[in-house]
Amino acid sequence: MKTFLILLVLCTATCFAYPLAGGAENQNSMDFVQRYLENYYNLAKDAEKFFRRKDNSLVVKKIQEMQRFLGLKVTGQLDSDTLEMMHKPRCGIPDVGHFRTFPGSPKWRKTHLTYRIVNYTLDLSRDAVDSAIEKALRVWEEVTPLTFTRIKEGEADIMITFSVREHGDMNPFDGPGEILAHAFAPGPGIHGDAHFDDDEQWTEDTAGINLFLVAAHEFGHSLGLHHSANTEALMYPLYNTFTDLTRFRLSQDDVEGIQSLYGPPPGAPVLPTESAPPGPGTLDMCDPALSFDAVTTLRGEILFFKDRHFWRKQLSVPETEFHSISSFWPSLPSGIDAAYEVTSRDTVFIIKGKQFWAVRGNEAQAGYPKGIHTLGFPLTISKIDAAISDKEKKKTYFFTENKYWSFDEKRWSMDPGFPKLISEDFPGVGSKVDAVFEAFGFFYFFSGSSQMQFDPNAKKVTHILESNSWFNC
Ligand SMILES: *[C@@H]1O[C@H](CO)[C@@H](O)[C@H](O)[C@H]1NC(C)=O
Ligand SMILES: [Ca+2]
Ligand SMILES: [Zn+2]
Ligand SMILES: [Zn+2]
Repeated sequence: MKTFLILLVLCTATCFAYPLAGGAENQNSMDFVQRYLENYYNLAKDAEKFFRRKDNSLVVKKIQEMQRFLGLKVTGQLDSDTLEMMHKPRCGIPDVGHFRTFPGSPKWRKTHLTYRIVNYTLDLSRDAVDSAIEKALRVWEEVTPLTFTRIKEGEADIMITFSVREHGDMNPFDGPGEILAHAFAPGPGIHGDAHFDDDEQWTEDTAGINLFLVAAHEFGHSLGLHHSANTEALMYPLYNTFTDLTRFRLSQDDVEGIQSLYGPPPGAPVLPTESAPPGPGTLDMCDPALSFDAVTTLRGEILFFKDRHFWRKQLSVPETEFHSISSFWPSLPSGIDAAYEVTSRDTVFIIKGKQFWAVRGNEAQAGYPKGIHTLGFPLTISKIDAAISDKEKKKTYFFTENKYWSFDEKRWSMDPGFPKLISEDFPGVGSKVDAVFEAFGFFYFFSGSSQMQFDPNAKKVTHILESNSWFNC
């Protein structure tokens, strides 16, 4: 089994003296940028330093990827905001391929877990360590069916140690600063364990490194959570030193992440959402009965929305990623009705009820939500089932019950003569469309668990598939 090691890295104060120009110092800072992109963004390690490369398009792409993940403005430039973020204390695991959980979603197959504080730092009293650890575990206990019992000898699921430098797992600590701690994803042996660097100054407050905050983040990994791109989340990769500890709480994103693995605590009130809350197993991408709320392309990828989550499919790789909507776009609602990409505007529009939102990459656009009647729908329309934008014809089609509307993207107005019956221009598609998107010149319509490949030129259905045929099940 592959071991997933999590490092929390704290930069020393000297990192902040950041020169932007000039000889050797500049080279040091470029080395730093290169190392950062190699470590966290999977930039190929290359003998040639990237600032000497003639073609820097790959580096620009990596910088954009980082900016997108960290919630920065996506410029592709090493602007001062970006450099400042890169110097913030952070967790050492890469941000690329960011699954909400680890690949393969390892989790504990039991709800009663044990932990053992094997040894202590001298920075704090034993009581202070015990209570920081207990409090950090309780953060997760409160939102899941998991319980934690402390044992004082023998092998616990979560073994907690303080050590310095080389400590027996081939991942030595590094003295004061930089790496703070690391933890292993669920499993036997060393898995689930959390190690803290005893060369840090551990404190109960935020004067040094706050043990409770680092432990709570690390235990998220011990339970199977990966990083989140949501800046509010405890599982965001940067260590937030400004957290007001008295007001500490998990973000909705952390709660959804951990509950996607373990479900809510027993007896938790069921939230009055229109769709069933995601419990363990209720969102199985290989379930033959799977249906979708909405499907859209986004910059060459395909996003399949369902309740609070979406699957993200790049056709070039076999894996399918799974994310919560809020981890990418905190301002978007769950349970959306329709989504479509207008490639000429590099924008995806998301519709729910009588409102719609606009996003570019993972940036929600200002000025939204807007009312769908601003697109020219009569006020009697209160729900759009599906939407697709035809980039050749520059038309967007909206499907509502057994009718569809055509919207002219160039004139930004509804075409006259609509709505028309779906059966008139999309024969064979049926009168209940859940979602639709375009790929390879075909329109793929979803209705319940089936999917129809429709050729818009021949105006006929050319294939009937299962709705999850894109997932390599
Ligand atoms: C704690 O235990 C670990 C693992 O056995 C060991 O590497 C480390 O040196 C110990 N630390 C202290 C402070 O005794
Ligand atoms: Ca360290
Ligand atoms: Zn982490
Ligand atoms: Zn270790």
